[in-house]
Amino acid sequence: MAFVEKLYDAIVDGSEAEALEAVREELRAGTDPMLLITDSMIPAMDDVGQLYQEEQYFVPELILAGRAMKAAMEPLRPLLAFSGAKPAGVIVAGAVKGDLHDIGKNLVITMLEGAGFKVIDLGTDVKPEKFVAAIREHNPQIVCMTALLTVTMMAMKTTIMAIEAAGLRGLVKILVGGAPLNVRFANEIGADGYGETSTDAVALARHMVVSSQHAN
Ligand code: B12
Repeated sequence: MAFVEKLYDAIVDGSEAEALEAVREELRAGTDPMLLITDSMIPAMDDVGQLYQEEQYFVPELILAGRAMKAAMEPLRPLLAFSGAKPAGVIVAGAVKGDLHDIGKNLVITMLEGAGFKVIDLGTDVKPEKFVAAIREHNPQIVCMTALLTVTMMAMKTTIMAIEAAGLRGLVKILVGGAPLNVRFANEIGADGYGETSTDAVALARHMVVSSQHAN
């Protein structure tokens, strides 16, 4: 555990400048970038969510915390990125229609890139037809979807149905994640995998690429 109080506080307080400064200080001191994310930044966002639930925080505080988290991620991204020549696989990723939460998705993408995958980030509020078009354009092995709201979870199912209707379902594995999901839901909507954390995303994506190579 490498808990960095200054970084944690900066995110909970929604201070972009302090979050950035804390990350830079830690990197200069040689702290492992991944530990900064797992031990200070994610716990800070979890506690921000808790404060929101307890009605001590409201939407403006969520926005500020989200911005501080994003700012703190910036110097970490290149350090986690993989510099190998051939990607481990191609992935299309996005937050589903109606969902604007992208912190978890960005973290998943950073981790996947760090593990050598080429990731095409479709952003947030991604409509089913945009996923379909991206599969046609980029020919990925995996499609990653995120949903943070119970009301947007069903957009994952409509996206899978659209991929099926386009005749592309057999070409891609579908990996889903996001706080309100679970394995049962993933199975019900016909996804190929569910991951609770960004670390799970990497393990599952590796497994999916290997199994799709065996199938060919
Ligand atoms: C920050 C935040 C916001 C920010 C988002 C900023 C941004 N750029 O993302 C803003 C202010 C915009 C926002 C808006 C809203 N939010 Co909000 N938000 C949050 C908050 C506090 C943190 C989310 C977060 O970033 N967590 C940190 C990341 C790292 O975690 P994560 O996303 O879960 O991702 C991890 C895993 O789930 C997993 N994962 C994620 N995606 C994937 C994908 C794959 C493939 C895999 C394998 C794994 C995986 O890996 C990640 C890392 O381990 C949560 C509370 C919480 N604690 O979750 C509420 C929360 C999600 N929001 C909530 C609500 C209600 C809203 C609003 C409706 C508020 C409003 N009244 O307007 C709007 C909706 C906007 C919209 N249409 O999407 C509710 C949702 C309730 C529900 N179950 O439906 C929550 C749970 C708060 C609460 N306790 O009530 N929000």
